[in-house]
Amino acid sequence: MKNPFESNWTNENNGVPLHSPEVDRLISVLPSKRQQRLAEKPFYLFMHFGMNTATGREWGVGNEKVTDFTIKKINAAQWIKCAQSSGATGIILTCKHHDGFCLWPSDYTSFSVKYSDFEGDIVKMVSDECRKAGLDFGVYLSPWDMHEPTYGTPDYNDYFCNQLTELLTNYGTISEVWFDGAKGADAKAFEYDWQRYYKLIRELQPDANIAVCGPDIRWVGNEGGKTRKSEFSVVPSYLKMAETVAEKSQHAESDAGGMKKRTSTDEDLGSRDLLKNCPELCWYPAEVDVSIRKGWFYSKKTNFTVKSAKKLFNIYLNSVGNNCTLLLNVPPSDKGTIHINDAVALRSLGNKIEELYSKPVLVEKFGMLKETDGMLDFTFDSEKKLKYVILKEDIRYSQRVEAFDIFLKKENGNYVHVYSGTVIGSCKIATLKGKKCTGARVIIRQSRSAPVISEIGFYE
Ligand code: FUL
Repeated sequence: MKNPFESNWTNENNGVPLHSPEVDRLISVLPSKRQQRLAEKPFYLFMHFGMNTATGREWGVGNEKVTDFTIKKINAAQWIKCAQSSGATGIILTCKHHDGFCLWPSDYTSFSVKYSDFEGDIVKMVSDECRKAGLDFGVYLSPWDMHEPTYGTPDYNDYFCNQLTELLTNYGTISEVWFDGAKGADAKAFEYDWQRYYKLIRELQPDANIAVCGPDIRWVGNEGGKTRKSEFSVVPSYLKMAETVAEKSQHAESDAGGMKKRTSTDEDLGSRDLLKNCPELCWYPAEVDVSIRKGWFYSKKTNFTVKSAKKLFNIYLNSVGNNCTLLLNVPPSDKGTIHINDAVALRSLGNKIEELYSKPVLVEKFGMLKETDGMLDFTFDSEKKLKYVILKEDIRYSQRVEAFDIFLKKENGNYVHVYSGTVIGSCKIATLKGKKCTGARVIIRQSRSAPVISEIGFYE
């Protein structure tokens, strides 16, 4: 039988080149500073709140009036408390959804909270509470606007930029701007001036990441919390265009409300085979957007569809633990608070995340591995029941690891193979379900040049 430890990146590298001009090209693709920061805070909440919360819809219909926004108060502090209890580090608020209703008193429309019975600026209330609690604050501004009369004319680009300017200047630091490509099938044909929007964001909030219809964060391709086996961050540059092209975007409300699985992109986005035919590459990490309950907006009818903490934790492991960020949607209700069912699920999720990191057996820091580091051996001080192995690459050196294996050392000195993985990236969590061992061996089988590992940790 073949020795399982014989082949690793230092000798065989799974038969693919360890060094070559092509490998150099791949590892020259690096994250920007803002993308590095994103990877350090990979879990944050989406909050869908607005006209639809009052009317009980998923998408507006275009003829809503300000008086339909019957919500009179919100408890933003409770929203933030719930977010904190889940371990999330930020919130992205739907400042304007497709119906066009603005949660802040925009100077450019009368279709906003200012003209409703609500007293105050919801964007300010939420961003102020975020700031107080040390959470990041991001904005969702729907490009598609069913209400605004200029929509469909070039003037709409001015309107949109004016609104962006308000949001990016009056509410402190903005961590992320979320651009949605969804557009109703009967919406007027219109080309958004994306480049102008991006330029404005870079000027006003240079640290903000622009997501989905934007250059910094890639939509994972579905709204069901699923990720690929290999979630690459180095991908073909043309993917940045994918969501801005109308055909790829959502055209019907049912696509969102029913959480229909959509795959706007293929399973393989970053293998060597695929990339070798792509002249331009970029760093474009995936974000998993998924709702805690059925639908994106609150409805009484969906109170019993709130996902269990176990399910949410699995989503966390498969997103944050699979080189993605997690944007978990928690929609506040028409009472202006987060419903108890969601609040309870968030707290239990937070407990599970805390537990995950609470019993480290051994956490070792590395750096660029040497040719003598084909096998990484770890010895524990006694027999342990391992639940997780968490591996992290130093993404300042791009993403290099393409395949690895984990073996556990049994008390009798034998090794058993327990895990095979592909991409590591900013974070890979391998789940081991309490396997007994006295040590471990990690073998990197395949890499793009020498792996640069920042950390490997073992947790009980
Ligand atoms: C979709 C929208 O149509 C949904 O209403 C929701 O905002 C989701 C996050 O994106 O494209």
